[in-house]
Amino acid sequence: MYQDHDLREDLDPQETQEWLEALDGVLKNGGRARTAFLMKRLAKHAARAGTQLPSAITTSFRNTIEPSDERRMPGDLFMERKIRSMIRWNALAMVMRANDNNEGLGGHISSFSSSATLYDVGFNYFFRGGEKADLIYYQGHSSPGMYARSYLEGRIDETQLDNFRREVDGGGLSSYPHPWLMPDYWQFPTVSMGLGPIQAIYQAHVMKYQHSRGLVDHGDRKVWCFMGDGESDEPESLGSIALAGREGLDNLVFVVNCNLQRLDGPVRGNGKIIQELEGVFRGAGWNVVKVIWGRHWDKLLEKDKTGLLRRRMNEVVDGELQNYKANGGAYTREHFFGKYPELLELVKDLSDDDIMYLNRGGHDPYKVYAAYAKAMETKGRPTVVLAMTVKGYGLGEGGEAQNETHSVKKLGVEELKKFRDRFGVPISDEDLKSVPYYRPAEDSPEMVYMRKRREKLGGFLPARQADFEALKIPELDSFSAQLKTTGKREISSTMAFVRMLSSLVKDKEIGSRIVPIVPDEARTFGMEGMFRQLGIYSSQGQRYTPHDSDQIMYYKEDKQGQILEEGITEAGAFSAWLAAATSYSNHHYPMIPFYIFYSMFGFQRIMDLAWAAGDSQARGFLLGATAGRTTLNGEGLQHQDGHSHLMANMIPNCVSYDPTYSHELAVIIQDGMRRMYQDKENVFYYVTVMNENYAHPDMPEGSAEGIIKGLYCLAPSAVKKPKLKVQLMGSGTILREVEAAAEILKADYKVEADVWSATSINLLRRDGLDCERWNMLHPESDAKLPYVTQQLRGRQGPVICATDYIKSYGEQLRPYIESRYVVLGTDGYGRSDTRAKLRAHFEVDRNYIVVAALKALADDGLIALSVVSKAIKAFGIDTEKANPLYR
Ligand SMILES: Cc1ncc(C[n+]2csc(CCOP(=O)(O)OP(=O)(O)O)c2C)c(N)n1
Ligand SMILES: [Mg+2]
Repeated sequence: MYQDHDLREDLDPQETQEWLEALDGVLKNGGRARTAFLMKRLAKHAARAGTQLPSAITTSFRNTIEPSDERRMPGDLFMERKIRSMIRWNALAMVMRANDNNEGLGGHISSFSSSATLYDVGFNYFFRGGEKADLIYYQGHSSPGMYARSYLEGRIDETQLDNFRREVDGGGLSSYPHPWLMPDYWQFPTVSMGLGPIQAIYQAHVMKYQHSRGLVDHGDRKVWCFMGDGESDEPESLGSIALAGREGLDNLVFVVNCNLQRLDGPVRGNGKIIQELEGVFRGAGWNVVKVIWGRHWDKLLEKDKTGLLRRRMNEVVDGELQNYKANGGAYTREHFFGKYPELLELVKDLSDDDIMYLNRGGHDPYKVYAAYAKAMETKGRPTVVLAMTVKGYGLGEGGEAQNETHSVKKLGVEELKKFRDRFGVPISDEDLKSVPYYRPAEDSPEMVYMRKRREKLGGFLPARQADFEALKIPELDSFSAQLKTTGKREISSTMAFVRMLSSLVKDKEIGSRIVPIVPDEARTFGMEGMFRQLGIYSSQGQRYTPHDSDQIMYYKEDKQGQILEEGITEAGAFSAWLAAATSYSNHHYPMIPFYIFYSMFGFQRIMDLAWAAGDSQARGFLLGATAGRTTLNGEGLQHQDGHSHLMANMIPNCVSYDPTYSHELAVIIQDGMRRMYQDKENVFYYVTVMNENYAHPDMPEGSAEGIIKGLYCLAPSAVKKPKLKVQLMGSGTILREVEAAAEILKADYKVEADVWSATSINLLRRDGLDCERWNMLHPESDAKLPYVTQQLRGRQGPVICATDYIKSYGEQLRPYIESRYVVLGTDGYGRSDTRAKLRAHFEVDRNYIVVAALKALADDGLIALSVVSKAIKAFGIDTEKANPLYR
């Protein structure tokens, strides 16, 4: 942090004074620009002579905008204060009443109390509604303030307010912004700290991408992100700000509510969060606007000829700043101004109350307006407004600036009275006890004023539009290349996917809506051919000749590029996917994003964002590549994924598949596009693809339904009524081990097998759970039979299931399989080796599948146990080998 300690040691004050006076002369005659020029020249000159200058990227602890440069707020300050007071009151009443009526369902007051002005100035002058609305990421736990405003606007009624946090029976208001629960209102889930800021950055980025590609004209639409100062400690909050600076996202405005407190206490008791954030954002190329002091300080600053007040402002740490508001005017006089006698003199005419009401910038509509206006004018850079506020503003002794204020849920009657009086809410002492809501008559000047402001800005906010124009999705036969065998040619399912993607981008109806997204892994997945074909989006185009420009697949960056190459940031790439995947709603322009990544760096890395994607009703495809614990030879423990499917299945509207063959992939992707974009189902897809090369068969006739439902018989045994038979099931690359096991069983053990491809054990499980539940609730009706049970019922022999995922994945089917069921899987840490070695290590190769099948037959009393022992011996399996789960 910048500190001016070294300025105190002045060896020659007279000389200093001469220089300062000279500079004053320049300021007076030449103006600020000339002064800045001279200073830069001087700095350069001094640096050349070897003088070490402080490399400060922070400025003094002052407002960025000088009072004389402030754009003046045009509206009626007093009217707006009245409206804001009503909003404050109703937000407080809602939380208090909800807490009285329920069993402690909670709610927050203090955060919104600190940010009411920051939002109000936005709602009155800046946030545009309607078709081309600005996109606002509200701080999650400030939601009471948004509901209170909507109530005044007549969009929410008192019953709804009373049902705050009562979401189960419908009609209640969701605790925080959740589009899943209030699909016509909230757009962005933000309450998990850090997710709002990163989503907002990539939203602004994807909007520039859409605009640049000529897909959507965004005009000067803005993305506003409101966040807490405590929230800035989340890596997601600041982790992508360099992208915003680099890409010049001038459609993005961050407003950091610097109330100096988080949940437990001060954000930076011993330092200054505003200064720290200034440095970080400035370093990332942002326009930083500090709104620290309210206009009542301006008069004092004007009188501060010696600069002592400014020095005091710089010295004081956040813990002390919090104290001033917690302890009041007399304390502030003694501890802030009292440090220097000259400062005490400066405030001698102010009463303690006057000192208490020296307001902070974030509570001063004029200062906030000036800051937002500056953000609107700024071109080529994103803006961050760092606004100093007071947490629990207005709660007085009930919580203002106190460490426990975050959790305050109600005020006592005396405190309530003070709150009412401070904000002038017309409620009598008598009525006060029931904490009633307050809404003036429809034709009152306040209501008329409020509606007019919103009309002028295009309509009410927050608002989400869920519907969109359906897309025409190509029929399955347009992927005929993927449905046919590859013959002897061996390709990976990743390659099959890339081929499909290449044909999709050429589709006349939907081609331009396809968004391939990669986090610096395109070459890993064999997608580099698309670089030249589609171009990589860059707002700057390509300002250099790529070294490989003479090659067919050169690295082409382009303003109209279709690929989003986000670099090594899974959270960023996912956020870009999320912005594209919700474009149908936020921009009324459906896009079909395909984000392909190392499956291990998928859900495991960004699960909370994926959860938010579900909440947001995202539509699109996530491709977990190099999936499975043994298909990636080499790499090892941190790379080999044996559980992403279980994580995918935790998200209710995520539909997941583990296909093996090209035709399966084609059926799944075509059906997914149909469901999401034609039939408008609220789902998104997770599909795993592998990098192991093998030949792909023709699509078996009539298999589409089974592929979609999660299971179909890929290769039924040709022998009718054999003596011994098993049902072998597998998915991903392990299905091929299953197929090989079927051949060994037939050739060496005279056991026939039906081979099943389980494209989605997750979907089979969900269907099973759904049937069980229905059957429990309808005890006397005909029982519903899960799809997997229907498929396997009456089939001869035990069922063996082998996948490249931990056993819990296959285990999900146990309740629905009526015969003996044995599951093989890859429990334990991965490690680097060849595929064959790994599959033997994890006991999922063809030999183990044969052993498992024989053991199941023996347990069913159909063959002797000694047959199993012989097989174990024949395969050379070490029976005393350590369990891979523990190795
Ligand atoms: C990821 C995550 N961790 C923790 C929380 C719990 N939480 C809710 S609000 C809060 C404090 C927020 O402080 P700040 O960001 O400064 O916001 P303020 O309320 O002060 O405006 C915490 C820790 C959360 N919502 N999300
Ligand atoms: Mg805070």
